Amino acid sequence: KVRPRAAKPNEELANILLEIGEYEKNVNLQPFKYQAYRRAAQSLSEHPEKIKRIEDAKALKGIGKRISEKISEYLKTGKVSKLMEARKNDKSKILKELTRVAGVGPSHAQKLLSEGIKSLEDLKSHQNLLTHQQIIGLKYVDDFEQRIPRSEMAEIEKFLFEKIKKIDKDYTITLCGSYRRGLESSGDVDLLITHPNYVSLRYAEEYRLKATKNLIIETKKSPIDLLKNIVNKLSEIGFISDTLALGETKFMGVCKVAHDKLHRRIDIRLLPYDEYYCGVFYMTGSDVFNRDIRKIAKEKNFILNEYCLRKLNPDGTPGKALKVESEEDIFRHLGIDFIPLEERY
Ligand code: DCP
Ligand code: MG
Ligand code: MN
Repeated sequence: KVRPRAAKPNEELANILLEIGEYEKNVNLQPFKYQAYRRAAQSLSEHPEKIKRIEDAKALKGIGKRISEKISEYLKTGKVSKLMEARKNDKSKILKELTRVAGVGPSHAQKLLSEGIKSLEDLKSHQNLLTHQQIIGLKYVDDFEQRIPRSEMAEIEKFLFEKIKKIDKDYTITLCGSYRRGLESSGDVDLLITHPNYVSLRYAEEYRLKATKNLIIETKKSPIDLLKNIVNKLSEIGFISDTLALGETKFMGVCKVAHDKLHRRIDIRLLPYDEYYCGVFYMTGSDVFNRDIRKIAKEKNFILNEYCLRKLNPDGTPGKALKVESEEDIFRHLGIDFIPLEERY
């Protein structure tokens, strides 16, 4: 199901806040302020009516004192002086340019700047200052900035499904992230996989009875090839072009689904069979939605993370992981109504 396109009467204001947030992050190295601006921008962007009075803005989620001052100024004058300040800052332009490279964060960008790097051109001739991951980020900087249209995501999904099932039909795979939430475009590909032969220690006994052969229990010692086999195959057939990082349960890299398509960032995670749906729930997001739902869980004396859902004991320690065999199970345990994918902002 695709999310319906909504009218966004506060988009201009939301974009101003986002731009100030980026300035806080890149120039002032204030990631938490950035998060706050992003939250406020999200609230405004979703609000269906045009904000005309500061009281209306203050009533929205995520709008605190400092941000509401900026909104006040905008409502009165149509401008925000903090934004003017940000746009005038020369450093700001360079840092924005350098942080276009995936893997170059604000503080590394400032370090590069202090070593005289002022543009991507400069960087190309000073690759010794970059890590392997950043070199790949630089190589595909233009491609990575392009969102992936939903139609291409669907093509990637179909491709992956076919190729992975051909390796072993028992793999379960789910394309998560913004695509699963029904967005029209995505920033990257978030793929989760599991296999009935791979379980966490906590459910090992139960699954040992069900598994047909080769049960692998998650321990530090036994090497797990379930992800490596997929990555090798996808590289061999030219779908994966670069590897940023490959571990037993996590792959980060670059893929391209067809000749006329761009290079895309792809993350693949291998999860134990019994932890799959907590992982799917987490990786579906959004990150803001996840934070909200974890807060709700906590209020109800549960602790939810990407691996499991546990009830808290009276002394505050987590109890045994609850059995979760679908996303619905998570909502059921928490005692709240199922939230449809396209509503998980
Ligand atoms: N996630 C999270 N907290 C983070 C990062 C990620 O909860 N700090 C979860 C929720 C995200 C999911 O992981 O939805 C995937 O991360 P992405 O960064 O790929 O985010 P999206 O897929 O939602 O958006 P995009 O279209 O930009 O990839
Ligand atoms: Mg994503
Ligand atoms: Mn991702």
